[in-house]
Amino acid sequence: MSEQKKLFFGISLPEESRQGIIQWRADTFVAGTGRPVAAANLHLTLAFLGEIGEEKSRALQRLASRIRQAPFTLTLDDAGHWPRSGVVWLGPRRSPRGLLQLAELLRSQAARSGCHQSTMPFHPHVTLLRQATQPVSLPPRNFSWPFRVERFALFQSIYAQGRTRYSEVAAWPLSQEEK
Ligand code: 2AM
Repeated sequence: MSEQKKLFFGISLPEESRQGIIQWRADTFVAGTGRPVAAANLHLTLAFLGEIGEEKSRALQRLASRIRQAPFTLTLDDAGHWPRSGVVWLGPRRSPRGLLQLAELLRSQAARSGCHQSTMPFHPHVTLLRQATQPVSLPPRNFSWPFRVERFALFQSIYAQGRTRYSEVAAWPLSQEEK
């Protein structure tokens, strides 16, 4: 059996948004609220695949490469706390249709390939803090990070020396033009 890798499809944030968000996070949440996610790791997961082998990964990449969808604007203007998972997140108050369509397609392709998908509805989010298991006082909703989503990617989650980092395996443009 080939080596298994922990993979997921997702969207990375532009550098400018990441820098703005980490500054805002530092100004907004008291120290000790949780473990801040590194700026380079800020991303939005579209479909989590779990630990899979090379063959399945290649099959899912082939399917992903056939997706034809237009770019869309994603605005992160909502925040929340999930105490059970200890996650403080940013997300859109209104999800663009393109985001929901893309996630739905990738999740159903993953499920058909045997990657278990959560039965919970897709809740687009960017995890900001982890291990926040105590009550968190959430900021007023007076913030907004809009950015254009013009590509999505397959990422590998790599855990080494006590740190997780996400390495881009492959990426595809969002474009309605025929190729
Ligand atoms: P999280 O940020 O809410 O923890 C890489 O681990 C990415 O995949 C993270 O964005 C993580 O979401 C998500 N993820 C991890 N395990 C998952 C699971 N079982 N179902 C859905 N998403 C998961």
